[in-house]
Parts: sequence; structure tokens; C-alpha cells
Amino acid sequence: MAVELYLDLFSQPCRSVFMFAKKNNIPFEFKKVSLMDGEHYGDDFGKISIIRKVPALRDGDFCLSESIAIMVYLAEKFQTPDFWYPADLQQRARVNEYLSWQHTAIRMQGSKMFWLRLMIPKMIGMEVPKEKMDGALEDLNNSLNLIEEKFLQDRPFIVGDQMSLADLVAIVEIMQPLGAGLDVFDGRPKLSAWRDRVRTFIGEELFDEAHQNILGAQEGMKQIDPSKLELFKPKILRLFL
Ligand SMILES: N[C@@H](CCC(=O)N[C@@H](CS)C(=O)NCC(=O)O)C(=O)O
Repeated sequence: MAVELYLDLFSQPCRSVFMFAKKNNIPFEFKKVSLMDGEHYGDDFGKISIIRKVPALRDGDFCLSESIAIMVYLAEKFQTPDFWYPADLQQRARVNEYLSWQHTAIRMQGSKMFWLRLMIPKMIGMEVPKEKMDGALEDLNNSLNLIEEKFLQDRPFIVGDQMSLADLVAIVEIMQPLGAGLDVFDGRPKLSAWRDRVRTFIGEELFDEAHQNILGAQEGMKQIDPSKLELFKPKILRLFL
């Protein structure tokens, strides 16, 4: 039986798992879990992940949450090429360094920008105070600066000449604010050149397939009934406002 991947491509970590599996020709069954429809709160998904977050994996009786754990599991099970998660001690440490850093930095800030610029004003109907927005933008820019100056420096990819899980996890988070109309690549030639290398490496078709929902979010949200957001409104406001 093929591995099942529970995904919603609006979600950054789902996009990295999706592209990782596709790029490595890993056979899997795409199980769509619509976050907007609250499907992650349903009984079926509760049997897969008590954490109730996507992505999640089921391989027979074995269930796993957390995108990075899922990609490392797939890398080991399907023996994907070494460059994704290098065996070399120091190269792997570089990948781990980025993966450990990003959770509370660019991941939080990219998500926050998406919610503050698009979802909270347009879908929840609440105004975002200017100082909140300015602070969020400053935090995001600080993280983008760190990605350029510390993690990339003058290298083509985060660990050097080759793509790794670190670049894959980075790109999906950096793309998130674009969904809310904020072009984070504007005025950042180094970051833009790196994005182009990652997109070329992944393959433009696959990269664009993974990102089409998020890049179409401003239009897509117009079709969504805002009352659906009532379910997560308190959580979102606690997290981001
Ligand atoms: N650290 C987790 C984060 C997973 C996560 O936060 N998923 C979000 C979508 S991006 C989610 O499912 N949110 C639903 C909720 O919190 O109710 C990972 O890397 O997989």
C-alpha cells in the first residue's frame, strides 16, 4: 500500500513535503485535508494525527506528523539522494541548523504577514493596527536579511553547491507572504537568484503546481464564505494580533 500524505497546499510545510515526494518519485496517495473547511478537526483526521495539523503521513499502521520528520522518514525509507540530507557530519549540521532556526523565525513571520495583510482584514473583517503591521514587516525583513547574510552568504544553496532540505523548507515559507501581495523578493537580488535556482532545481512545473493555491489566494479567498473562519478566529487572533 502506498504511503498516504495528508496535505493542504495552502500550508507551507505541506508544500515542502509534496515537492519532496514528487521530485523524488516517491509513490504516495494525496489525501486532501482542507484547513478552510476545518477538516483537520474531523474524526477521520483525528485518527491520523492527534496534533490536528497538516502535513501528516500514514504508512500502514504507522502515523507521523511534522513536515521535517516526514521528509527525513521518506528520505530514509526511499533512500533519496544524499544531497537532501547529507551524511557528511558538518553538512548535515548546516541543514539541521537552518531547520532548527526557521520554526520560530521566518515560518512565524511569513505566516503572520499572510494573515495580517490578507486574511484578518479581508476575511475576518478586522483592521490591523499600523504598528502591528510595521513590527511584523520589520521582523520578517530581519529574518530575510539573516537568510541572505548568514544562511546563504555567497553560496548557491544553503549548504553549498547543492540543494538540500534546508532550501526546500526555506522556499515554501518565503513564498507565503506573496500570497498576500507582498513581494519579498523585490530589492533582494541575492534572494531572487536563489529562488530561481531552487525553482529550476525542483522543476518549474512542480514548483508552480505546489504554489498555485497560495499565489492565487487573493482571488481564491473571494470564493470562500468568511463564516468558515469563525472556527479558527480566536486562535488566529491570539497568535497574530
Ligand atoms: N511544525 C509543523 C507545523 C504544522 C502546521 O502548523 N500546520 C498548519 C498549516 S501550515 C496547520 O495544520 N494548522 C492547523 C491548525 O493549527 O489548526 C510542521 O512542520 O509540520
